Amino acid sequence: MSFIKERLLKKYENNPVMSPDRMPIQALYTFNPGAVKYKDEYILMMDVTGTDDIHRIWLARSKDGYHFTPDPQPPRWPAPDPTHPEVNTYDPRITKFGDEYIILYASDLGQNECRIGIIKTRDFKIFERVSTASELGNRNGALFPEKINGLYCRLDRPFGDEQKPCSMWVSYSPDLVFWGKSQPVTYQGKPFMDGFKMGAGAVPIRVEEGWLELYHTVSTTCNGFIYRIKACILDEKDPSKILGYTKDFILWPEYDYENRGRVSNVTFICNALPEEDGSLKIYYGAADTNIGLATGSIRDIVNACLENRES
Ligand code: BMA
Repeated sequence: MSFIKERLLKKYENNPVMSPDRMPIQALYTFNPGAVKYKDEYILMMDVTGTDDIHRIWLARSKDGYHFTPDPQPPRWPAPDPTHPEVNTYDPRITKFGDEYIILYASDLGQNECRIGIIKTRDFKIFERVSTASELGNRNGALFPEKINGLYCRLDRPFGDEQKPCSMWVSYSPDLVFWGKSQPVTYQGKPFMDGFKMGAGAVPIRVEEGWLELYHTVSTTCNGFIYRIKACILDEKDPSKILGYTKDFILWPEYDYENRGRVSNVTFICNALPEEDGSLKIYYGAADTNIGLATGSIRDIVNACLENRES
């Protein structure tokens, strides 16, 4: 535990940057966006849930990263895989890979029967399906922005149970279709678990020491779950190895827009956008209802991960 008053992630004073009342349709929730800087715009791919309770991806755009305008309509989503007629699409994570943007998202049949879907785009207008890329019972896929040892690599999170709670895994693929070599992340040689369950958050960021990954960790209380964020450094060549992590939470629900909504007490991330000055912008889901913005310094977060390393 540390008693540092200074926060590693500071919340934007005019949060939330997006809420359901700003949508051009009657929306119940706007949350958990993937985020990217594309040309001169910041783009959020949000989960927008309508009065039919279906989770659909909808884009919002901004020139300055603070003021977002939702598109008048949702994007034309690629047809589902015939073997997996998805109903809900949510938690998209956008990775820039060469000239393309590859998006891993939760592709859900409606009863929490979830697989990882992969689509891609070059322009955020036309989206093309790549694959449905996991067995049933997996989500929180986040693709690394480079091949590792010649293979595509992702973080994912197979569903667990009471005995084996959900944790973060690493999987590899030669083509984004066939995935394997799956293994749980470890710390000091042992499977790593933080909280009651945990999973990938942001798309990993390349840093000098390896990969910076911001992840979610879930605690149980007598009032239900609390979703909070921590960070870790993964080994450059073998990202299943955690080199160090923040022992303290770096983002947590505390304000009304984070504490009250579809699911109370949730801060959840699918992105962390590096800026040229070494800062990060994180557009986080708040109470599965709103979107907040938090900013921080990449270097400070990396240092906090490594300072807390238990070795
Ligand atoms: C996770 C995902 C997220 C959601 C979170 C809290 O399992 O489904 O979309 O924000 O639960 O409800």
